[in-house]
Amino acid sequence: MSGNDDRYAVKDTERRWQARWEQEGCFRATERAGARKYYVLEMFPYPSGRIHMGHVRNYTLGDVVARYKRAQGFDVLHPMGWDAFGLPAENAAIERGVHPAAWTRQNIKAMRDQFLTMGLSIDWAREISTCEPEYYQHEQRMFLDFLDKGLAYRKESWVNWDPVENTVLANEQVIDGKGWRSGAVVERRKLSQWFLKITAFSDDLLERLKDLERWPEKVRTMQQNWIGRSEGAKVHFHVCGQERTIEVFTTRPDTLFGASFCALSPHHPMSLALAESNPKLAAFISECDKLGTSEEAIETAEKQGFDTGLRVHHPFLEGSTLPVYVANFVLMEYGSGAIFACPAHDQRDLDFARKYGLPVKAVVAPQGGELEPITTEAFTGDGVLINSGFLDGLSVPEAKSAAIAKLIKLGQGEGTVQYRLRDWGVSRQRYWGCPIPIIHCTSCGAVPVPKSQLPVTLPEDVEFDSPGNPACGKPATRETDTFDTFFESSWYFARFCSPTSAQGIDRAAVDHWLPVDQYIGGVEHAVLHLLYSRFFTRALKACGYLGVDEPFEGLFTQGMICHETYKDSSGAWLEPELVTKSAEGTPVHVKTGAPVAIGRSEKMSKSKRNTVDPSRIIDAYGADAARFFMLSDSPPDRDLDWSDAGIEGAWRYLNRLWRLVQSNLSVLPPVGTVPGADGVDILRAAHKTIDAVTADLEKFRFNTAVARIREFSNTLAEAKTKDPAVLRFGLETIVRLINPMTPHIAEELWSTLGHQTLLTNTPWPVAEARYLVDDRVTLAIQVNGKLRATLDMTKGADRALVEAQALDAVKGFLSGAEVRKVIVVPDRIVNVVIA
Ligand code: ANZ
Repeated sequence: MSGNDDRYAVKDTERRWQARWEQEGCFRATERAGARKYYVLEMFPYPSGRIHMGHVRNYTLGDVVARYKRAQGFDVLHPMGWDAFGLPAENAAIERGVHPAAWTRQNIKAMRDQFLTMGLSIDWAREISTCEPEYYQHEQRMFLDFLDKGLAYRKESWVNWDPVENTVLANEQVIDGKGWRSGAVVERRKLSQWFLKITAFSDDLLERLKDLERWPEKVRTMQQNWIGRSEGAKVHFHVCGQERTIEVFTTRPDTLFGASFCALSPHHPMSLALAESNPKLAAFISECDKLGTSEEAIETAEKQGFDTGLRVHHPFLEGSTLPVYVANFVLMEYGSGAIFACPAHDQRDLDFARKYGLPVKAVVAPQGGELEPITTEAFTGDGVLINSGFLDGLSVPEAKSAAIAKLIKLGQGEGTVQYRLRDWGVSRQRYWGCPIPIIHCTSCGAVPVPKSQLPVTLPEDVEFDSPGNPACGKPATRETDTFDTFFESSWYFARFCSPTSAQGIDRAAVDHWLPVDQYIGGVEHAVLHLLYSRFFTRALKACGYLGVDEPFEGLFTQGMICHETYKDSSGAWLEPELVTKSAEGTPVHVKTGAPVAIGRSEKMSKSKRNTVDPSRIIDAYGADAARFFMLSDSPPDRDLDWSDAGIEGAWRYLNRLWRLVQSNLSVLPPVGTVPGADGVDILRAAHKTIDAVTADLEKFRFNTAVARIREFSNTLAEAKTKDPAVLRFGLETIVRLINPMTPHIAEELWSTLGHQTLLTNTPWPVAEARYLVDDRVTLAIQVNGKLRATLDMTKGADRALVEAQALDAVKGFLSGAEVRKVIVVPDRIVNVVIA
């Protein structure tokens, strides 16, 4: 693809400029007096071994922003690091007998080399890797600080146990009752675990979502739902004939008159106490334990209950009592682990009531309408209270307040707020993670490792032939669990500000660089990583590490890269490289010539084999073409269909651009020649392109920016201007505008055009206002109100000139008649009135 004189020598060129940028330290983050800072960060990669197209898109998007902001004069921080702890390294160790550390470091090297071929404007001097003690020792200290501040604690709790990965999963990591990575059905187990008190910030995490104006709405909504704030009431139900009460949480105290039964979680202390003397209940509870602890698992399971035989008094209805069940759908971790049920107005309660023959009493009717008799569907809509004593006739919100007021008066309850959010369990029974800096002493229990003794490093000489924690069973008293790997990614953005500081986070550095101005990554992290990072920022602030309230001021979530899928006649998936076209144009196997079935375009994945290797593409077409195609075809937040035609189109365009410059070189005047008056149309088009592309880059409309640059280069290719200075200005404009997207060819052409300085260090072009206004207008020329001609004129032209030209334009329609009047509506209409 390179070597010919009329072809762009892509490989040499790209390598040469990468070396030059590196040599001149172009992308070292500077802190110049008076300059504004801009921190661009893409979610850092897991070192799996090779980069994939999703990485290419992610880092290209970030690089466009970084290079553009640099040209705008900002001090840009654009770092790269490795999220290097995690299970794949352990699995590789088990399968191949290599140490996770060696496997990880080797992958990092391979992926770094691949990234280097992309020409990213990264400050590589700040590279970090989370599996090195230089990194994780700091989070051990943070954890000890969190302990001091009551933001970390240990408790025995029911956990989600992934039987394949042999570890605990956070609730966020359980999807549809299955482990997020293994896909195994999650079990419940009781274990002593370390927790981070994310719930200490529930309200703040929720409230401040409103201020994150440069975050996608959908991500904010997902976080809001995850935090799940519910306003409601606590109600105390007295157990008949006993001193005890059952406390329930309800969001619908208005429906109390429709209460049919109460239900306890299988793990409610009262359930457990009753089970001790009731083997059937004990059996029922262990049956429930087979479900995971996740809400999804509980939501989807069939509703089951066990009648305890206990009854409770209704708080408002004298003499009325309700049965108490233990029910599998009541979570111990939410509210108080007990509910009252109103089957008429809650579907779950209705299903349960129908199954166990419990009463269904409607207490809310739709406003101004009749309530249909309730059979299999609960009425959950808004309305007016009925059958409810002192609440009758009130609206639902009014009735909620009135019910709470009454509960308070009777000493039977109060208003309260609940959150769905639970504390983050961070203990993992894995080797390849950050050791939890705790010692277990037989006499005093869990003791923090003194800060002076940090880091607690991983034992190097472990063996990986048995699953779980290799250190278990030894007489060691050190905590052998490691942190959830989301721990590392919760603060790495702060470490980049001072990547080698002995304090981990240097206060002056974070005060300067944080928050991240633009964060870019996949929407799959909408809840987990982004919420944990927001929590960490608050916890770190509480401990004095930093001063910002939010880590990421702007967030952009990119779409996925998709590709057609292929199957051979046996139904096996085929790699795109194995598919070609036959002489008849039908898809066939490259080697066998056997027919191939083309399937839908789907997200590139190893399982469907529809991936394209970035290195193969960069090798064949260069990094610029890959970057350019990534940016051209779809808006960056949408999915992008990778296609051969697309990458070839990008490649052809870049070659055309190269030839456009080469073919005009001999006529161009020296650098800096000021364009004359001839060719003002080209100047206008150039400035309009600068203006529009600038606006596009600000708004992440990279695909339209590409389209405008291509359009302007077509205009320039066809231009007939006689002023070569205009031509130079046009060519330089294209090269400067395309630079953030395809930096190598842009740098090459800049130098070809005679510039001695690097384009990378050249300021962003500024559109001149005088070229942006459209100064031509089309006037409608009427004779007695009828349109007879149009006139192309300068905007705001002299009235006498307009009149004269208008009369001339319609003289054929006047046939010698006397002109009574000429009415001019400036820049729009001229009406010639004749007798
Ligand atoms: C009575 C009632 C009547 C309810 C009605 C709903 C409708 P959100 O909105 O998610 O906060 N609930 C309370 N604690 C629970 C637990 N530990 N496990 C399972 N369910 C629990 O949901 C609050 C509602 O979910 C509460 O309001 C309670 O049922 C149930 F017509 O109380 B409700």
